[in-house]
Amino acid sequence: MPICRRKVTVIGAGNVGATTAQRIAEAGIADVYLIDVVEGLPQGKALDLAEAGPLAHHDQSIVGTNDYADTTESDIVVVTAGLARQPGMSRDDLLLKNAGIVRSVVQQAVHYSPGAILVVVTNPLDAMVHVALEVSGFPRERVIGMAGVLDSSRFRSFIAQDLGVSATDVSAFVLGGHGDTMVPLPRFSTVAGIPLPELMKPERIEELVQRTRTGGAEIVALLKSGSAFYAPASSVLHMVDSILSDRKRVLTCAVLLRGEYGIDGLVIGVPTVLGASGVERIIEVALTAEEKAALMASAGSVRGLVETMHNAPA
Ligand code: TXD
Repeated sequence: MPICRRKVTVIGAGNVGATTAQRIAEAGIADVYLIDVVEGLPQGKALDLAEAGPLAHHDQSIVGTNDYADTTESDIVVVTAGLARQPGMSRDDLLLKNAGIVRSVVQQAVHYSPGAILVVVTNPLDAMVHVALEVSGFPRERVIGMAGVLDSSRFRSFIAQDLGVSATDVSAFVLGGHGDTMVPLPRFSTVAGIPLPELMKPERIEELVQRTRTGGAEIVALLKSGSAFYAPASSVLHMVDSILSDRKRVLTCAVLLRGEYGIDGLVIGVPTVLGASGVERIIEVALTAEEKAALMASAGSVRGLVETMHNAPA
């Protein structure tokens, strides 16, 4: 029987990229090609990861390279290349620098993998998905931003810690852009099916919502250099696994909306069904006036970034 190994390219061999490569290889779901602009970095990390293979009980190949030709015919290309936030720096400060990096790496990657699904991680996330869409010319189903899975996981972990329950029994729903205006939705967040408002006082819920919104900055402030990467890499693994295994998991992803949620032509985080062809469906739920206003405010801040990029001198 022919064996068809799946191929995932991870662009950027930094904290998120290398940890993502490790998680994908250890899950045994694909061979991983790690690529970076820095010579030796992806090769060194890939070699180290490959040498852990026998101990981690996987036989995936992990290749480090600086040459996009090696990434030919990848099933999925994960884009983590870019600069990470430093303390006091907002995601938006990164905008123009990372737009240039994402433009260049996507251009090269899609040349060799025209049928791939792009999973974008670089910040500011929603704006970078716009860049990847424009440069690749791919349909929106195949250009997907990772943020909602991470934001939901942060909210879930805070709820679980607060209530003293297993994090695996907590399900949470976060809509909107990946920024301080993201929209965690407590009434759609549950503990073993029990809506959160039945279990927690509104003031406490609001505190956890606020902590979720600033969850990335909390880690940046602690690390003092660099930003979160373990939970981000786990989030990418969830998305990659749902696509490669056609699991059709319902995951919040940043995707180009065409009228859904009353938003047109803008990338924003919404619940999606992720399967073999990428985003297979966008799930729409009715929002209260307050939730809708919060989503529109979040969309407004993404729109501002996109306009800044379009108005910037080339
Ligand atoms: O929720 C989310 N979407 C995020 C996003 C969660 C965590 C991190 N998020 C963002 O991902 C973060 O703000 C950054 O924009 C990216 C990557 O974060 P990471 O922590 O991995 O940054 P590193 O460790 O600095 O790694 C970036 C790597 C580094 O090795 C650079 O040499 C490389 O990117 N890089 C490039 N690779 C290829 N090609 C080019 N042009 C290039 N430029 C930099």
